[in-house]
Amino acid sequence: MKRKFFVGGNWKCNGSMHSIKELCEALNAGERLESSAVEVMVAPPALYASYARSLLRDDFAVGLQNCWIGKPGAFTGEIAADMIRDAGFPYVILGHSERRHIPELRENDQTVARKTRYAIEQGLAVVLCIGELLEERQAGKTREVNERQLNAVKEVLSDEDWRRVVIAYEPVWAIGTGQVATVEQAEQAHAEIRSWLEKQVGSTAAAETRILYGGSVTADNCDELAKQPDVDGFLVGGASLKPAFLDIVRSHK
Ligand code: G2H
Repeated sequence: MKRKFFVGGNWKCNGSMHSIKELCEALNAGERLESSAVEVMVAPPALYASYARSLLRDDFAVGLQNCWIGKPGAFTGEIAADMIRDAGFPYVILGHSERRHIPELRENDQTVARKTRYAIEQGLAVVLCIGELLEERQAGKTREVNERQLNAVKEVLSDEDWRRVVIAYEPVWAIGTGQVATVEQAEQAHAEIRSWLEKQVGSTAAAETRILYGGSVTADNCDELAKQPDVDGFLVGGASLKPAFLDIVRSHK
């Protein structure tokens, strides 16, 4: 089965009513997305998600960047997966390295795994981010770190649940730094992740799960990355805030 190319725009903690209106208008001005060939999701800051949804054409999906670990309740400031689903957003990004590593946030592997499980139970699809720090890559631990983060999620998901997971491999040293992974580095990590899926979840999951690359993706470097056999799309940060995001969407062609 051919994996449908997926491009996510992670707007992070950026934007205003004004800039989001401009960006949505620019995205709407592009050609309609071929639904059989590419899936596109943007994840605005939660406060602006409904606004972006109201502005964007229906061939763009809108998701959230994070959610609470479990059921709704007395958790001031949090947003539960139940609410994301109820409000009509099909996706949530979980385990982003900024949530794993920023000292004020510090989500560990088990937290990310529990969030993933709960979000899937509520009917959401999850863009699950994994990836190694620079010192882990330099110590030759890229595969080990990716597998440790995946193993924590495997502990709490059924094999069937993986159908609702899109994996985003985002080496932390490449995020927001302008230092994109080489095509060889990206393909090697993606192939290792696919081999982990084959061994730990099964051949269907290995064949069907999309593995995105994230980390300083731009309109200038996406085409070569998109040609790699195990790169099934991108999770884009900085470059998703500009109309050139559409060039990255087009890289599937
Ligand atoms: C990685 C990516 C988006 P950027 O965080 O998930 O951000 O493209 O700015 O490196």
